[in-house]
Amino acid sequence: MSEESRTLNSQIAPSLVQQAMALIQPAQRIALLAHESPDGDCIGSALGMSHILHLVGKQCIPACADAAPQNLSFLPGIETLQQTIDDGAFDLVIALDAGELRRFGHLYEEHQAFLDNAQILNIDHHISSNGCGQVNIIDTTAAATAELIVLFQQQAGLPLNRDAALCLLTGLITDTHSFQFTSTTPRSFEVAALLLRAGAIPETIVQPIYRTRPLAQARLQAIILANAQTSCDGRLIWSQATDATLTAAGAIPEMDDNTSGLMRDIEGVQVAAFFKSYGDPDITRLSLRCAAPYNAAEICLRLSNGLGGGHARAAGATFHLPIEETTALVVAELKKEMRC
Ligand SMILES: [Mn+2]
Repeated sequence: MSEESRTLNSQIAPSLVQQAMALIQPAQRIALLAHESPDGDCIGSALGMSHILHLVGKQCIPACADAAPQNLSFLPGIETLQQTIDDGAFDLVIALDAGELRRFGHLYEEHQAFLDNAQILNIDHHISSNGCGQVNIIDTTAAATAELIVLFQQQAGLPLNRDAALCLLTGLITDTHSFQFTSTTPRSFEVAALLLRAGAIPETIVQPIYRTRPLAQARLQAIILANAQTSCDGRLIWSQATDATLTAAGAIPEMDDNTSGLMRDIEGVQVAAFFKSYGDPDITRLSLRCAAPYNAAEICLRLSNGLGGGHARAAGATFHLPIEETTALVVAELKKEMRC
């Protein structure tokens, strides 16, 4: 047996696995909480853990403050996801993919008294995690909470079926962007291999999440890219969308998701700016993507007089100006910033 596969079975401190099982064993009704604004990892983890615990006779209720994104509708058990919980109806809460109860949104706000006193098992991989349970399985080297759940399932000797494997592989694939992010480790692939052996088929996940999009969205992206302008020898790129653009594509506003990312990925681009104005022509939103040394959050905050922010690589801002004026203002500033 290779060293890696030997160690896959001993990644979590054995005492922690025991403490978690001591919470799970006597519990009959278990709530599995996914954080608000859900993603593939928190939903996949909640459903995956439900399938596992259902196999050992537990009644499981997965819950999330917000509805799951439409592209996760292929997940087995997604129809069991609740948007609320019954106070006192559970003898264990398993809080997934977040280390603070506040991250569970209105599930926490509306059931604070119950949750503040509930038995909680917390499983998470975020650096910011404090642990919100009596038992906290937190490993910031895990690429996904789903990866950690598989390690736990293995060490605790819990069963795994194909439905659980598909949900957990979804968590792993979405949090690593198909194993592209630097958070991906040899262990992530070992866990993925284990899930494939249990019957999960990657195609089932990758197709709805990364390949399929409505024709209207493809048309919208095509129009925005065709209208893009460049400057600074192609280091700066920008484009716009208005109600007229949406109409031309037959698209709806949320279909412009990640348009600035598409522009950022063009060869030679260091800064990509996407301007949009829908509904009110006097309000324009900017979505900015920057490569180092440019700081998207700092630029957005400064140009919008505080109506913006985000991360160094990706940020946004709102301007109370028409789209042409906003574009002229921001592009001039970006050119100054980029010295071209
Ligand atoms: Mn995650």
